[in-house]
Amino acid sequence: ETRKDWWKNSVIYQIYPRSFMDSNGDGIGDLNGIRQKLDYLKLLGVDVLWLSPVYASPNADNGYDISDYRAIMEDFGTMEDFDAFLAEAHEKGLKIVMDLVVNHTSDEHAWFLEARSSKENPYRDYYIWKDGDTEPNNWGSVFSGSAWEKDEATNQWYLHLFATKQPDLNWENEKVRQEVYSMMTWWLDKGVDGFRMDVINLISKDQRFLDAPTYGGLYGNSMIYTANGPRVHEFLKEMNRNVLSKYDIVTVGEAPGVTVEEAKKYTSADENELNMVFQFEMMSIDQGEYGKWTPIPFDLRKMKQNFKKWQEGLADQGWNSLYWNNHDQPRIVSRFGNASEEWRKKSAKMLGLCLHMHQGTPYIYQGEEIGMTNVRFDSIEDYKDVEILNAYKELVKDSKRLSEDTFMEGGYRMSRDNARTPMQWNDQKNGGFSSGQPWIGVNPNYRTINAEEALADPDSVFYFYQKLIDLRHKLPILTNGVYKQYLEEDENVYVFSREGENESLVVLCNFSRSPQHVVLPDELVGNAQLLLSNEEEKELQKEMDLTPYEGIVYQIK
Ligand code: TEU
Ligand code: CA
Repeated sequence: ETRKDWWKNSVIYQIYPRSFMDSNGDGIGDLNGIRQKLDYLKLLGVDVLWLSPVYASPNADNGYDISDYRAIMEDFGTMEDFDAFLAEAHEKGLKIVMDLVVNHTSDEHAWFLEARSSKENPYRDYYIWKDGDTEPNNWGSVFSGSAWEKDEATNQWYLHLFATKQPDLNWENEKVRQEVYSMMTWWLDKGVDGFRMDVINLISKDQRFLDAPTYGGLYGNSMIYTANGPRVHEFLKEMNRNVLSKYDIVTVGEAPGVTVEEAKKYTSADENELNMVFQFEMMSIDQGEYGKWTPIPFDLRKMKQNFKKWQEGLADQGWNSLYWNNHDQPRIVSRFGNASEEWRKKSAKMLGLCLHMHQGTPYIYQGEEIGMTNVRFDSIEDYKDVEILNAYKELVKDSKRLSEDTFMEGGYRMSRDNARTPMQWNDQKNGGFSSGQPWIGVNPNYRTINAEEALADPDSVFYFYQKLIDLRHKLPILTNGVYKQYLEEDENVYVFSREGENESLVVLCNFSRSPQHVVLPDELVGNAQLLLSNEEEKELQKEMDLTPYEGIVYQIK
């Protein structure tokens, strides 16, 4: 008998295999490397490992461009390596979630090679083709330029919301859906424990292919026009009926442009679609005119409003995912904390405590648990990610909309490569990631920021995260407590509670570098026991003086 909804008090750890651990010295992380680190992950206390794609891929978008869904990428090993990895993870009580990328395939997938060969090919309608002398509409690709690519051979355009090497699948085609469901079944029958579904809310396109109100493209609004399309819930209910409902698994949909109202449909148990979604509103509170390339200082009140909206919005129906980081986002301690020598550890702990005290399933991204920071590469040549390379070409080289300096400042702060520098294991060569030449530069601060140092330091971010995960496992109020926010106008301090039948949690987080004095409402003050804090223990009182980046959670019974 399996625990119903076990994923509601699980903690999920995301691994970006390319950058996690290289076992064979080719400078690229691999499955056998992950196996070597299962005991480290067990020690941290996480329950589930989500692997970014490990399927065959030409790596135009580092595996998010799949050329064979039933084969393992050569860089990462063999199917035997995968099976051994899965078996060992299960032996250690770790569940494995795969990354399902079915909004698009690689242009090197057999289906697309067939489809592009002729208009009459039976696979032609697996993808989205349009006639026309010019682009069929004004949609822009997230990775710059138009979302349409002219295929000269058959004189038609095909749609790609992402790179030109990532043609969108045509979900209107019943055959495509059946192919996807059978592939998912194949992986679930191997014993995997669920899926993270890449941009799953983009799969249903309005078949009129109308122009978007404003040009799409890389300024962050390029996916809105296909988000939450006309048949997306129909498709997900069909997927649930055909596949998901047959297994005891966890599913999370990555949903750029999803609103709370839509999220209720995707994640309410009685809708029979998914367990939870990743929302992106929180990830845009520091984005300016040209999206992530022109970052602006974040306003804590906007962050607090977003937490409140989603916590209250999904309280009675649906379920939140809780994340600060992933392979597309910069490192949280550099983004919303303070990565200086003086404040890095303390602000990383405060951020961890803040996130993990909310209602939902917490996600930890590799390196977050040791307070890894953004990297500062000297020039655009050091960057590898198709997103920044294309954006640089469009914004700096071609259109000259942004100066090199302005763009590079945005890149330093927001590039996805910030999350993709190799995991820092120790202070040896390449941070212990590889004995070879890593595929991307290692952050030079690996000498002081690494897992070995963290494991030797009782006061490290690692052991603080270990305690947060332990609380998630032990305290039902963390899973079920009702969220309530206080001092909503305070620009520096975030105060919220989680209310239970006969107990409550009170959370205080100082997001600023200066001490803050707060006066708490009477209802929050009671005889409290301190559960966890990143500072010297102090009593919960009506008036509190919080030190810089202080995070505390009290339990009141
Ligand atoms: O990300 C989709 C997505 O929204 C990202 O493009 C992200 O919002 C953007 O990079 C932020 O600037 C998924 C995957 O997580 C991403 O790695 C892939 O590149 C993308 O889909 C295409 O598969
Ligand atoms: Ca390797």
